[in-house]
Amino acid sequence: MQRIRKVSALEILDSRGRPTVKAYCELDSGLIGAASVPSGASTGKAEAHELRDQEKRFNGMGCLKAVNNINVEINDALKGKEIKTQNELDKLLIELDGTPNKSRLGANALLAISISFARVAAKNNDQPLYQYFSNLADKPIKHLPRPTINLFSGGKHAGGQVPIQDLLLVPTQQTIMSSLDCTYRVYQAAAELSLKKYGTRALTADEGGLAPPFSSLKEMFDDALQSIENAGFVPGRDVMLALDVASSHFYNNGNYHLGDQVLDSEGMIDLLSDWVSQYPIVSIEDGLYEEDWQFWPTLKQRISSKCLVLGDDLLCTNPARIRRASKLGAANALLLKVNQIGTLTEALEALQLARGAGWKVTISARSGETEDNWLADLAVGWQGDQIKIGSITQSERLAKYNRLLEIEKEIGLPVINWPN
Ligand code: 2PG
Ligand code: MG
Repeated sequence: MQRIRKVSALEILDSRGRPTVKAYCELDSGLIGAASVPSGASTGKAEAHELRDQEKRFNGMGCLKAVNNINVEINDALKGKEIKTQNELDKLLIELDGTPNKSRLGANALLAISISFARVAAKNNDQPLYQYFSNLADKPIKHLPRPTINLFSGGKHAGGQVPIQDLLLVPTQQTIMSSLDCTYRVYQAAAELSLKKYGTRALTADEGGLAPPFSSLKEMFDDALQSIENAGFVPGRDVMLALDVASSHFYNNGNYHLGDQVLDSEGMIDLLSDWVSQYPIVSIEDGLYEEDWQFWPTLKQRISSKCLVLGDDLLCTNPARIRRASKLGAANALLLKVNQIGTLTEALEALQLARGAGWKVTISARSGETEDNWLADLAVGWQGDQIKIGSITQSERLAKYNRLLEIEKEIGLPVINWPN
């Protein structure tokens, strides 16, 4: 690998119109890698720290401090250095920051550099980015990840008209293109159904999903099944369902507040088990509050024969939390979001721990995204069982789906044979 000539950054806007960080890593040879980083809205408490300016511009959401940290301090530490591996780069960044949650330089600054380095290293090796990621994980590429795609949203992503954050479609088709075709048809059928029932096409959620004013959660499930049928598909055969319950965000003082229903942990587990037996659900993310450790193992015992017990806020892509969950038998799948931990190397450790525990892995975008598409390469290179990008509208989502289509054409492998 060549020496790094310089790293630099600027502030750009994400899909919610909020600032985020775009960074560049330039080698002595003149090769440049660029990357921009996403940002969550329903964040887990244990996530690495996203540095925001907390000043008047953009209501405190500015990223000029993080950008400045790259342009000055990180650049000073990296320029002129020959960094041989991703691991070496990420270690240096972590030590330079010096805090346990990356709050000094900002996880947004560190991740932008970690990924822009990956991009330029892949270019330097003359390999596609997914191949670079595959080499990092030391695993051959055998399949493409199965898309899990938002149909309906609620919670923090849609103003809370229902407490559940996302109901996702899991098409069982064998290619990315046929999965997207199936999703498109169901999405259109759902928009039409919404117009007929509620007088609105309901295009309002952060990740491009629909957010009709359902009167109950049952209505949300019924509309999903109806839309799948109206589009000519069979629920439970052509299309399965997944949920991101995001229950930390309606948990308060020992109880889960689902509209009028107030449930304790056991009541919540009963409700989730009922849904799994009534509907073709293959994955439930954050079914319980992120600190409800005592009840996660019960949830897993109750539903894991039919469905993944997927931890997002619970695990925060954090190796220590994954170890704890694996020891307790609290989950059987990891939602991997690189910006929850802040560098590729630490996210890779999370991936390997999850794999070592025999878990499935969903590689996920955030609700605030940019038009950057590295997530698609990551999901292929790290052999995610699923990829979660959001809905099939809005270009920050399509950038990743379209990259998956390019990769599909290039490598010609099928989508992983799950959950068929
Ligand atoms: C989630 C993500 C993506 P956010 O909860 O899984 O849907 O949302 O980025 O807001 O945390
Ligand atoms: Mg989630």
